[in-house]
Amino acid sequence: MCAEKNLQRQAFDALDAFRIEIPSWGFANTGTRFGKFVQAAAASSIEEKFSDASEIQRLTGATPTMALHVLWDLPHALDDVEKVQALETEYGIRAGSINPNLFQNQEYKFGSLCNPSAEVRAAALEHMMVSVQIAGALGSRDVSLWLPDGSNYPGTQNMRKRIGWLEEALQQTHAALAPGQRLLVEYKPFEPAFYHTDIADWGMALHLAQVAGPQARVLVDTGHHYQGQNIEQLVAWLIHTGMLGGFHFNDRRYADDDLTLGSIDPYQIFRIFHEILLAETEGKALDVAFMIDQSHNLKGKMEAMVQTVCTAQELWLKAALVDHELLAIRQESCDLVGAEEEFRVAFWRDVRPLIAEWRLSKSLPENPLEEIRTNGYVERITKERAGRASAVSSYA
Ligand code: AFD
Ligand code: MN
Ligand code: MN
Repeated sequence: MCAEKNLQRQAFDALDAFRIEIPSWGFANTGTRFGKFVQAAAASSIEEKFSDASEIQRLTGATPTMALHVLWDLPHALDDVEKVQALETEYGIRAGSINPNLFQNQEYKFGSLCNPSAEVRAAALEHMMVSVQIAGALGSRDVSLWLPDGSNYPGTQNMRKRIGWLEEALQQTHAALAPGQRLLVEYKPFEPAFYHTDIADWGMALHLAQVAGPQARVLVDTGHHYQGQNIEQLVAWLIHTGMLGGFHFNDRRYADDDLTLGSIDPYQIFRIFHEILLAETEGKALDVAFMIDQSHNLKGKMEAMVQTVCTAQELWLKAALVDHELLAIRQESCDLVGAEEEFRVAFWRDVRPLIAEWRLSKSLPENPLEEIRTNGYVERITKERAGRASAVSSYA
């Protein structure tokens, strides 16, 4: 009886501590470079995104904040802050990380912060400054930068010059941060650039964050690695160096596919969570922002978001139930199968009954996915939004 009670306490503590941020762009129509399948239920205004985020939070209890994209969610920049604050109050969802957009304006055709034109670089830097101001006005801690800059053909750009421009721009951005704010530097091997991307891997992001200043960290997007890369190993390095700022969670089979978390390789997410939980049990004060970065072209947006949050909670709890002491003993004695089995047993454990108990203890629906598929919310927003979605460009 006591063991069971302890297990439940351990599980409830882990689930209480787990929060994951949802992306505003996850509710809007999106697509691939080959086209977009418009969904009548898709959100096409910041208000609708807050409404959808509020429903996700009502069902899961783990998503109190929503990441905002500056051009898509605050097209009038600081003039939109009051409106967002009113929506925060109305829907009980806080603005989360602020995402600059340096990838869709025509002037960025040959790059933004790394553009050979000093004028374009200055305009991109100004956008970064506005993003920092928006974060300050909304009380958002993180400015989360993904830089699409790069080139498509060998010999068309001086890659080292671009590193210098980038170091300068991130130092200037960092200097504008308020105390407590952070600049998260995301990396991605390719796309939209197909020959070189200026921030292509975790080493480049680590260097740039360290050069930018003490409030900069690295953001790991789980879809942004070369095939076969050992992500949990680089997460261990970023923990070790104190430079892990957060994650954009999704899954991928081939590239930056933005599939729902855990749909292809759940064991990898479990191993990433293990590195974080192990460090926390060793007393490392990690301040890691868990965020979802997905926007689905085919799956229903609300279902995909609930699926993702529930899968993240399950994998987090599985990792939280690893017996770290026993694992350490087996690792130190090189009891290979014993150590591996401690990992595998935790991963294969069915934690859904414990999560159901936790949900009931919080008066949350026992099965949030079943709930969103049957509670009429999607039908309601489909009716309300039908006919508008197609008129709206992607992401708006
Ligand atoms: C795209 C990029 C990157 C970025 C996200 C939101 O690949 O992951 O974080 O858009 O801007 O997925
Ligand atoms: Mn991302
Ligand atoms: Mn991505």
